[in-house]
Amino acid sequence: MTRALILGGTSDANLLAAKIARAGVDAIYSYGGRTRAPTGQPLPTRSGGFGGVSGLADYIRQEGITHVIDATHPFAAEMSRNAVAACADTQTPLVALERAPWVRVPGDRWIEVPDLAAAVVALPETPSRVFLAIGRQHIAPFGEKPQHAYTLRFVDPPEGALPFKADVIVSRGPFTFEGEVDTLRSRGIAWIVARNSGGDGARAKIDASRALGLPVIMIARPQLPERLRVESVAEVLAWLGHRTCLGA
Ligand code: 3Y8
Ligand code: NAP
Repeated sequence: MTRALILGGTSDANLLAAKIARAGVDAIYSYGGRTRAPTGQPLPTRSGGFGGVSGLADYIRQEGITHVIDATHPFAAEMSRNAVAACADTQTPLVALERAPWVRVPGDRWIEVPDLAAAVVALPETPSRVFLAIGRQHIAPFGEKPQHAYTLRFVDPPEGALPFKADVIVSRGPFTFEGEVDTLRSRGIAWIVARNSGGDGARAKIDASRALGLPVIMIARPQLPERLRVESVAEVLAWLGHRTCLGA
């Protein structure tokens, strides 16, 4: 009998949860517990870490999980690595629902960097106005360049002091092109720092930057271990349905 664990927390995972619920597949949706009031799901949910690889392996055994779907964000590298290891340990089928990265198109002014530290280096020395759209967990390194006027965007209001003076927008997305053009223009933003999340929920700022001719410091995705990857919810359902009908 199929019992699927969805490692969620993204818009793709939300689409998948809706389809799996409609298909009547027994499944549980897992949040990392990063936000205060996550979007509701049409499935039973759990929230918070499992306790590393062994914690996830124990959870899989105790809950009788038969399939794991990693629908986390491309930058949720630790969760994805743990899923590969725990599914190998417990011999549990694993598939990753992973959106394709954005690719540069004519008009894009991207400065592609391998990681967060390189993104800080890529910012100019002369004071400018910089939009950091990378979530609250990754802003501290920009304190090395306090000369800039930063605008930050978070899902939840910041708790406690920020590592440097900044304007904060509290919004969870997904975002619209018009809304992003307005945000960038009204705040006189001259530089955007983004992560190559892919998908539609975060891409509006990339399209707005192109329209406004603004440079984007684009942080590449972390390397992930080899695992079965699909890009659509339909492929995940086929993968589930395929094994289910084989009774494996
Ligand atoms: C808790 C689930 C939906 C899902 C929406 C997607 C699209 C909007 C755009 C910007 C970039 C960023 C951030 C972002 C987007 C979607 C999707 C996506 C980027 C929620 C969610 C959780 C999180 C966690 C949060 C991170 C942060 C990243 C903000 C729910 C809303 C920057 C990713 O403040 C914090 O601590 C935020 C932490 C992880 C990046 C980070 O690493 O700091 N997402 N985002 C998930 C959990 O607990 O398991 O609350 O309902 C999901 C979404 N965020 O409703 O359709 O799918 O990508 N989320 C990035 O770099 O792109 C915002 O501002 O332009
Ligand atoms: P991460 O750094 O890869 O994960 C760190 C630890 O958080 C994991 O080892 C695990 O703890 C726990 N965790 C993460 N996702 C989890 C999940 N879905 N269910 C249970 N535990 C989870 O992850 P992250 O980048 O902080 O992302 C956290 C969550 O936000 C993910 O669900 C992700 O899909 C969502 N999200 C992230 C981004 C982003 O840019 N990173 C964007 C949108 C949404 P244990 O080791 O204790 O099990």
